Amino acid sequence: MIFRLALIPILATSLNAFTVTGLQVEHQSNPVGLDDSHPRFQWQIAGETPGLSQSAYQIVVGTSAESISGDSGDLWDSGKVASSASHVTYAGKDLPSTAYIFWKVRTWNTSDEVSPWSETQKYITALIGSDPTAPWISFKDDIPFHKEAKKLHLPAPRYYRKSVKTDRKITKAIAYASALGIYELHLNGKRVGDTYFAPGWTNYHKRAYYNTYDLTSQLQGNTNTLGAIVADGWYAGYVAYGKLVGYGPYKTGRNTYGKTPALMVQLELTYDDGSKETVTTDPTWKVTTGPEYEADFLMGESYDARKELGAWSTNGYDDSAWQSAILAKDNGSHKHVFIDRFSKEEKEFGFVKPPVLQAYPAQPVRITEELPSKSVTKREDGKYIFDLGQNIAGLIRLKVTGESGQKLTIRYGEVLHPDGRLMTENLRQARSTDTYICKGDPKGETWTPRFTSHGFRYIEVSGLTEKPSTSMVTGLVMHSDTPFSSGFECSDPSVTQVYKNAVWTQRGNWIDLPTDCPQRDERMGWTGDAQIYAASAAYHADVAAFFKKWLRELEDDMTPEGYYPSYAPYPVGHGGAIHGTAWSDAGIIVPHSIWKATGNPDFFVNHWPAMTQYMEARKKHDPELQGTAFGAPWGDWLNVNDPTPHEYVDLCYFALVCKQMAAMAEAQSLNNEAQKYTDWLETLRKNFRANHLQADGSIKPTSQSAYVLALDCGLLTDEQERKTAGAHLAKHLQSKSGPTNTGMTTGFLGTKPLLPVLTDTGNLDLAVKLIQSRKFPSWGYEVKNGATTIWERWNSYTEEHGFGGADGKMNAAMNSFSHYAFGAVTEWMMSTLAGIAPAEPGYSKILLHPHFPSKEASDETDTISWVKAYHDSPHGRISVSWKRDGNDALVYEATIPPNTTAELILPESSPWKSENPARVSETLLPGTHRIVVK
Ligand code: RAM
Repeated sequence: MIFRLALIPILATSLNAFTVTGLQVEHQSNPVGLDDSHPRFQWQIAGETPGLSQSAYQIVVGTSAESISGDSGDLWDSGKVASSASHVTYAGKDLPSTAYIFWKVRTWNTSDEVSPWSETQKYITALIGSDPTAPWISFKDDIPFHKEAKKLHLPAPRYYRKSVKTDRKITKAIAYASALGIYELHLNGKRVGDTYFAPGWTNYHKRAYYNTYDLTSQLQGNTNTLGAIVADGWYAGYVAYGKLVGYGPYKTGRNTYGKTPALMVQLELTYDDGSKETVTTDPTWKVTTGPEYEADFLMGESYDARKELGAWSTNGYDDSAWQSAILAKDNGSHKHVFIDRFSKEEKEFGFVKPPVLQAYPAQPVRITEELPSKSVTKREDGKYIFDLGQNIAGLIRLKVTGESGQKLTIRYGEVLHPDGRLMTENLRQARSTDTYICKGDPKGETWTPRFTSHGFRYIEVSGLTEKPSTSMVTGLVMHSDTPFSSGFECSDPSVTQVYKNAVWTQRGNWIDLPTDCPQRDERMGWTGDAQIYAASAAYHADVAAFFKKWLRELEDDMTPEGYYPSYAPYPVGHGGAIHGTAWSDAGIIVPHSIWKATGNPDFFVNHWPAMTQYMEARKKHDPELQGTAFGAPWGDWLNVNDPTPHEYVDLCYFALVCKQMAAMAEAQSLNNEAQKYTDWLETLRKNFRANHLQADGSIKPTSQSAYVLALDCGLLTDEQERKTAGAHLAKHLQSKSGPTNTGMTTGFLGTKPLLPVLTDTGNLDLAVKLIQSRKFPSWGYEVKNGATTIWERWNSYTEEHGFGGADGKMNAAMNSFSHYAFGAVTEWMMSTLAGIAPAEPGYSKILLHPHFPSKEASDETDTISWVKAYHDSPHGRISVSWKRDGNDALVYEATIPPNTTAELILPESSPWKSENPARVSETLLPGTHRIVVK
């Protein structure tokens, strides 16, 4: 029986007061530099009135705060629009480039009462409809092209400067800057902004981003000095496993895109008389090297503090010893053969201007948190190991007092060997070593590298003469600064920790693009990993702008046949083919997942031609629609000796993408296309039944993932057949389980939907048993063994064989302790255990369907008895909690934000009493609800 105890409005000063908050444009709050001509504006409504909903809105957009100070704007006034939509695509006058854009929104509730105007928002447009035209400059690069595959080549970054004189008062100064390489912009002695690794990793032969900076407040009078430091980055430095496998020009693994880094700065000045002037990079800029004598993303940075340049980006600095910069093209043509798995072609490594230059569309990489070292331990060899207590990606801040010339070598590791040594085998060819040479300042010196990144928990410092204190090393957590948007806790601390570990793994890998790992010589945008994790990622953080960016990279590196690649960007070709089942399918699955989470169809509308091209190419490869070996056979990657044939995995994933394409076509009212994909899906189902479903309801092939995928990808639809397949799967799991083993054998593809399909086929207790287990293999086994992030393999570490895998023979080199694919279980934790999911894309309708295990579900520990979770949806925070109250009652609470409704599904009577309680469903309105089921 359900008792609704209370509907609790938290007291507001005026019961009906409501406001407009959470305003975003193109999924960012007050972005600096948007080049969208028709950006999407969105907002939320806040207020305590139960049932609060929007009946109408008005948005005004203008070129100044004054222009929108009333009830209209000089660019756009939507007028009062009767609609519950809390987003709108810009439909005013042409947006000016390089302009401050002001906007605000008000809304009406269902009683036609109006809210106050929201706070005025201000964003900055970049160049709309045109590209920066500034010349690209470089230093005169006489260094011979690096040809020695075995030897590291790590050139110094270059410092550029230029003083700009003006004769009138500047009222606005907006700079656009980019590099082929990684750069930092400086002005008048200070770094500009807080972005790292700008302008990000793209296929520079197709596209590069520029960043936008508002320099107005950093200007000083009539002379201002611009500066920039440019390092190799992904453009010219070591990338991925190029060195390990021998790819790139001369098999060196570097110079993947080009030989010499280049810089572009375009400064748009507006004077107080309204006139404008553009200052750009050109050969009058000066260039030199500085204290960094090495700076590579994978290999690390080396810094000789004795060579610091002083106030190099200030007016009047003596740069007479610096060289003149040259036009990047004047370094000439460098044609060499590029070698990878699929090609051996001559390519141009001299300067080529990226054909497309766009404003960086997402939150940049920033330092988002600092972690002090928790301990420091001396090793026999005189080295010291600092422990942050948390595996992260990013950098450190070093604070040291040393003699002039004293050299400190800093290495990084995610884990330690049992004897306390730093474990670096899994870095493979990523040297990940920083070097600092002290200048000898008696007051101490502080240093942070900036053109490299490491994945680490432990920091080993050698070259110290006395024991340091923990304050010598601070961990700097760095990632694309996507706002975090969820929390999950439950009565089992191990499960709570799994959630935290998954979020930390996202933080460790969201570095400009979704990478597979942050430590070894890989760090690539593996598409399989990204599609598996996209929905989890969208629970954890607002990843909309982040994926807006990456989906472009994914499309840029499509093959001529129309296949999405196995990773994007696609610097070097590796594996059996460029594309592959379940990896290439990210081109469909990621837009679908982000649409569900955000409600924004642009994620597929903007990519629809490429997506349909991919589907046609997939079909052409498999005209009979029965699943074929499609590209690289990654398959159910890293399964535990229970492989699933490639063709079968392909059949399942083909079905999944057909289902999603049909839904996305329907959402655009493309009915014929929706029908086409539904027809394909039907044929795939028929072929599945004919070739894989046995008379007793079991499935051939017999791997666990074969069951999981058939159930998850939409091949088995009949309720009874699903139950039977679920029972076979459960039997399979149980038959493999034992006193020390959970019985789980699923890899990347099978693990993500494992707990969802178990739950869905009546095996919730087994799903809960698995998430709570501490046996091998499991998430809890990782936690029990000290994991603070999700491991790449179930056997990344075992109690019996350490880093040698389950049989002691594993290749410890391909072993990451921060790899998010197995962390995709958090999607189930949120959607199923806590029960928060979008019933309609973007959560305008919410599905609240929590699941309650029986008391006996876990045989290793107390079964989960309470859960608390929240998710910051596009409409605001959704929070839920449930707990067992004594033996009988279930107490459930949920708060849903204004302008939504929720469908709540709860058992009819106490879930702790009845085996299979009937489900009841009711609609909840915005507000807080407390419900007791007895
Ligand atoms: C590994 C990557 C990634 C996986 C591919 C197939 O090297 O780390 O996780 O998707 O291979």
